[in-house]
Amino acid sequence: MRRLLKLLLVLVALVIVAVIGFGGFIAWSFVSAKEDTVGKVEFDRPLAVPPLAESHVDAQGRRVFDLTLQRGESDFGRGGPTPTWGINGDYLGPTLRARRGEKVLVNVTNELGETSTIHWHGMHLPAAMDGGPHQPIEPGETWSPSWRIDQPEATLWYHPHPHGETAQHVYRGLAGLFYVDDPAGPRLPSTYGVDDVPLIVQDKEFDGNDLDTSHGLFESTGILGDTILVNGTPGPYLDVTTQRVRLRILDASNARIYDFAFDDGREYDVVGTDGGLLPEPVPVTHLELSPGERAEVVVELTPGERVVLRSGPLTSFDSRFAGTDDRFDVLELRAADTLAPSPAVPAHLAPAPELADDEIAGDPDLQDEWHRHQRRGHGHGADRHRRDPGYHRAVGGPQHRRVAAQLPCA
Ligand SMILES: [Cu+2]
Repeated sequence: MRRLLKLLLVLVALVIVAVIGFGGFIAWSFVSAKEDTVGKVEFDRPLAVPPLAESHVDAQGRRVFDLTLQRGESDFGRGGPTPTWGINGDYLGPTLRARRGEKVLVNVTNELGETSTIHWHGMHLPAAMDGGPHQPIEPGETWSPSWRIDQPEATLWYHPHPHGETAQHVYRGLAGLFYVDDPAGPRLPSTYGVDDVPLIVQDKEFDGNDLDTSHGLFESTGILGDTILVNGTPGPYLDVTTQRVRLRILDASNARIYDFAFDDGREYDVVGTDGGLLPEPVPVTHLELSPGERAEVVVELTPGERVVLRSGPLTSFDSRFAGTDDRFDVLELRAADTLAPSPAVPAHLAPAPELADDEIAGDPDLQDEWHRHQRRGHGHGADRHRRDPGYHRAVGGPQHRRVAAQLPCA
């Protein structure tokens, strides 16, 4: 009887130890999951800038682009090549540009060896050209959507959207920018790669040289990584030669929400978001972006200075699953000793969206969007103190319908 009691006590003790151990492991995992690279990034590689896509105008007046989805390998500073996917290259894709009013035709050829799609994120177009999960491009096939560009000047992007595989295909490297230009638009820095520079920001997790596509314990909404790539470059710096530089930032990460700020806390102007240019520039010191979102900002520099673009932690919203406690060094801007003059940022950029408040009130989708933005502090990232609905319409934008954390898509 005593022996049985003893055995029972030992068993109880073992169970208690196991419970404490497991709890401790969970707590340890949670705490150690926090990433912080501030001050630890070397900034020893020049920022890669995606090439502009070549195009020609065909007999029917359509601007024609050719994109090939392919496999390749990339140097992410791992000591050896990382297998990646790319569009017309090893990683990411070229930047497409077309003017408002133009007709475009894009030939998308799939040489991945598995089914994918290409979706034009933010583009106003017919459903048959949208490239969602309903329009698979089988291996070896070419899909050729065509449409007329009919929307304001904006920074859009394209990426695969195959059913259940969107996040993986983007994570491996399939993403690119699509600029809608408007010759009648305001005078902003606009020399591609010089004073108008795209920043495709992604976080990656590695397993040796390979991209680690497995989820961590606290990453139920998608992969969170410990290494930031900008345009596929780890530890990037950008040589700036002009007084002002326009940065078109895309959060092309799977799950991570960023809060961009400079290391000296300087103010910069937000001039555009998902839906295009804002009615007027909005000065900020912080800017939040969640997966799929874009923002255009203009930063002023003084000759010879160096300033670091950083991210996080977020103050307006907290989610372990979106990595909001993490801090990263993202990009170093290196101003030349002499900077070419830039035009001042115009006080008026674009007409305000024509949406009355009662239109928002009467539309459950917009209302939902509006509440979500308020709850999450979205748009407050652009300016946390402004709460007038007109501002949020401009920053949140009616085009920005939905941001799913796992699918970087709206
Ligand atoms: Cu999308």
